[in-house]
Amino acid sequence: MQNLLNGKTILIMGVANERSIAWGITQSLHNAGARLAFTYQGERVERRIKELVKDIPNAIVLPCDVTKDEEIDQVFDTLEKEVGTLHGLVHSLAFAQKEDLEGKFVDTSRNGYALAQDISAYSLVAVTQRARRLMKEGGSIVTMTYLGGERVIQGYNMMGVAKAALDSCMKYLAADLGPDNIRVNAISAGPIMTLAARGVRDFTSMLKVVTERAPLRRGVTQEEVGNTALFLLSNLASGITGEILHVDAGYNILG
Ligand code: 0WD
Repeated sequence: MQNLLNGKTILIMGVANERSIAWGITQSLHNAGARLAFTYQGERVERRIKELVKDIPNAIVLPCDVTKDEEIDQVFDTLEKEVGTLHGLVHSLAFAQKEDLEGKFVDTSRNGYALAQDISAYSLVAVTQRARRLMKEGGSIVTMTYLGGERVIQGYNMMGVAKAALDSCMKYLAADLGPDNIRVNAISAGPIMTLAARGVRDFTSMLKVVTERAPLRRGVTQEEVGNTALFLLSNLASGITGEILHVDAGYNILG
């Protein structure tokens, strides 16, 4: 897999710490020779990510809260100046208020609904809008989704509805950008213990059920998701767009 991404520049959005799925993706892309740029949200994450990327040569690290258009503009203006052409983008972020991940979905507030949709689904549209300008040689965009957007998974609540929107955004973006040779796909990962996962009330039982029932009888790792992202970002996946690729030890095939 070495050299698969030589000469490619890829932006990774959503590393919060070393357990983040985006950090697993970082390892795979770095090992394959990509030049990497990162965005982070908030000062708490800034220190951690700067520490994490210190062994990655020429890494560009920029702040970006995806609810703020001006911050997204700033990211792509800076990248245009510093690297000129972008070949890939990894969108690995989501948010829902804790109270909207507890209790029943029926009780979701208007504000909670809007915020989760804005950060978890619309942000893919917002960043793709700007990234396409830099993808002068074509490109590949990968977002992170979950089975809870395709069917009801207890406890996933508002985030499931946001993932359904994200999946749909991904497909409409793939249709719009295909003529420019920009591919847009999603990875549907099985449950992995991360900071975001801790917000999902029933997460530990979700993980247990998957380990017991999935065809492979185990969960998946950040590394497995990372290698799938590498595939989708590379020319090996040149015929694939608008796809949800499940990296979940086969769990999604069960009834
Ligand atoms: O089991 C899992 N962990 C799965 C995660 C299974 C399937 C899918 N996913 C998805 C998540 O829904 C998300 O889309 O993968 C993506 C990455 O999630 P992760 O790696 O599990 O979570 P984490 O390491 O917490 O990274 C998500 C980050 C945030 O971290 P915290 O925990 O500090 O909120 O998303 C970022 C933030 O860094 N984020 C934002 N970034 C920019 N602007 C914003 C924002 N407004 N809000 C959250």
